[in-house]
Order: sequence, then C-alpha cells, then structure tokens
Amino acid sequence: MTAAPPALLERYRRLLAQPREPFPITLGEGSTPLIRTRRLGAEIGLEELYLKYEGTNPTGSFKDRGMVLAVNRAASSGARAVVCASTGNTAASAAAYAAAAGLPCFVVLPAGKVARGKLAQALVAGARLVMVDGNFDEALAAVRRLGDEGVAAVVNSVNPDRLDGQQTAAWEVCDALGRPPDALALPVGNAGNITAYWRGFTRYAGEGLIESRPRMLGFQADGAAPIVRGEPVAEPETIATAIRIGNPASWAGATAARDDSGGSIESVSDDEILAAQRDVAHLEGIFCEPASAAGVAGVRKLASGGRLHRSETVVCVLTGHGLKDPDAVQAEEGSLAAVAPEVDAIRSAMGI
Ligand code: AN7
Repeated sequence: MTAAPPALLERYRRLLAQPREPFPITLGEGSTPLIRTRRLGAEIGLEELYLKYEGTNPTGSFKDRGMVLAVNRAASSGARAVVCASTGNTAASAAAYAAAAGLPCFVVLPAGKVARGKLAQALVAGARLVMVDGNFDEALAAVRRLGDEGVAAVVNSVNPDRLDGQQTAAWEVCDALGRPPDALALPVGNAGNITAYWRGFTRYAGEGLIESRPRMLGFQADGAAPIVRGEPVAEPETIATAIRIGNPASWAGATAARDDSGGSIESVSDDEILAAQRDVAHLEGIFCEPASAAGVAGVRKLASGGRLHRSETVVCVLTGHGLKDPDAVQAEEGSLAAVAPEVDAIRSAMGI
C-alpha cells in the first residue's frame, strides 16, 4: 500500500501559497494519471502520445484544481456565498467545494444545454440552480455584475485563484515525464485552461525546473470557434456543451499562449469530436466527455497533416469524465433490445 498523495495545494504550496496560509478544504484533487497510450498513438501516428486524464478529479473534471484554491480563499476571507456561471463542470465543482466549506452556492446555467451528470452533481451538493433562457456568455456577464454588487464571491475563472490552481496540471505533467512535452493539446471554451497551462509551464521554466516549454495546441468546436474566427460567436452550438462558448473570458490569454509558444488554436467538427471520444474509449479504455475529446481530434488532424512529427512527445488533456454526459454516447454497436433469457437467443444476440 502506498500512502495517499499529499493534497494538491500542499504539494505545490511553495509556488501557490502565502506564507503559512491554511488550506483546510480538500476533496483529494489533482495527482491525476498521465497515461501513455498503446493503441491510440499508434493509430494516430505518434510514438509518444500521453493522455492527462482529469476525469479522476473528485468531481470528475480539471475544474477542481482551481476551485479548491478559490473556495479556500473565499471561505478564509469571509465570503457569505459563492456564485458562478457555467456550462456544467464549474458548477459541479463549485457546488462540491462550497458544500465542504459550508458556504451557500449559486450556479447560473444555460437552460437545456448542461449535461445530466453535471446537473445531478450540483443538485446533490445543495447548490441553488438558476437556469437562464440564454447561453453561457450571457450567464457569465450577469454573474460578473452580481459579483461587483457584492452578492457573493465569483468563482469563475475571472477569479485569479482559479487559473493559479489550474497551473498545477502543467506542473504535474512535467513532474511525471521528468521534462516538458513537445506539444500539449486541449479543448478551448472560456480559454482559462490553456491560459493556466501556459502560465504553469512558464512558471516552471522561470524556476529553472524545465528547459523548454511545449507548443500549446487549442481546439474549439466548429460551431463555437470565436478565437479561430477572430470574433465572438453570438449563438455558439456544439454537441460538446462544455465548450459551447462564444466569447471567452480569457481570449487574450489564449492567443498569447498560442503565439508565445509557437502553437495554434483551430477547430474540429462535432463528428470528429465524437469519433475521437469513441476511439479513446475503444483503444485505451478511457471514457471522457465529448469536449475533452476535442484535443485528441485536433491532434489527429495535425498529425495526419504532417504538422506533428511522429517522434514528438504529445500530451492530450482529457478535461472531464465521460459519465457526466451519458446522453452524448451513441450506442451504434450493440443493441439494447431485450432477447429471451435463453442460451440460444443470447448466443445469437452475441453473434456467435
Ligand atoms: C470538460 O464549466 O466553462 O477553456 O463553465 O468543462 O478553461 O473554459 C467548462 C469548460 C474543457 C474548456 N473541457 O475549458 C464551465 C466551463 C471541459 C470543460 C473546457 C470546459 P476552458
């Protein structure tokens, strides 16, 4: 038996904390696996393709890395409540950490566009759900106003603690590999995570802990690709509801990460996203939500276009767990129709 890894904020206290700052709230976030693919990399044409699987965080997404810092600080600074707008995962994470802190939590969500698992997570933790007849961008604008009015502490990524905490994922990747990768791919929605990873790599380089920084490869969905188009998208649309965002708050951080790293931000179709989600599960046994597969879909595209060399070390961040959004999985193979509970009928259904 090995002991549990230290809590994330303790592990990186030197880089994140004020002197003697207490972090009483933890749900066991971080220390997620970096999995070297065996079959997916070979299929895509990369000898060293890794998956940073953020689905093993306590609420099943990378959001917990920043939420733990934001809620610890909200609680210690005397906040009476926390509030966020969300496409789902931020809400699930805020609800859980607020519950642990004993703080009321309000989440403002686009009605009809949040995956079922995420709604269940926010509900069970006792958050107050407010559904708006609008999209995430409109919800976030309203939440920022509420924050200005002092109604509650805003725990969206406009709160600097969120991105500070999310840097830990970049540090874990370097710690696990013993060096930085050549390229790191991830989905881009509100663009906080790509900003945080780049900041994390830059910090590690500044500390002398790594000698180079990876190219940052961000991927939006075709129907929600404001950074690719160079202008906000008024009505973003994609099956990857987590990244159904038309006017990212960290737009400038994302383009700086792209340009300073020599990387790119491009878009992939919903069909490419779903194919990548299925391949990650079929070939590696890992279930991620659709948005998370955007990075894999993008890496496949770049590799097939000769823009990633087969000997490069590439990390794809799988940002969220597949169980959050079971409705997105199309059961094409395997019928769910019942057969008689008899061996002949079962044998024939098995196709043997
Ligand atoms: C699984 O929960 O914006 O580019 O409100 O849930 O940092 O926004 C979620 C975003 C990628 C995009 N993958 O990250 C929210 C929210 C998953 C996500 C993203 C999200 P950012």
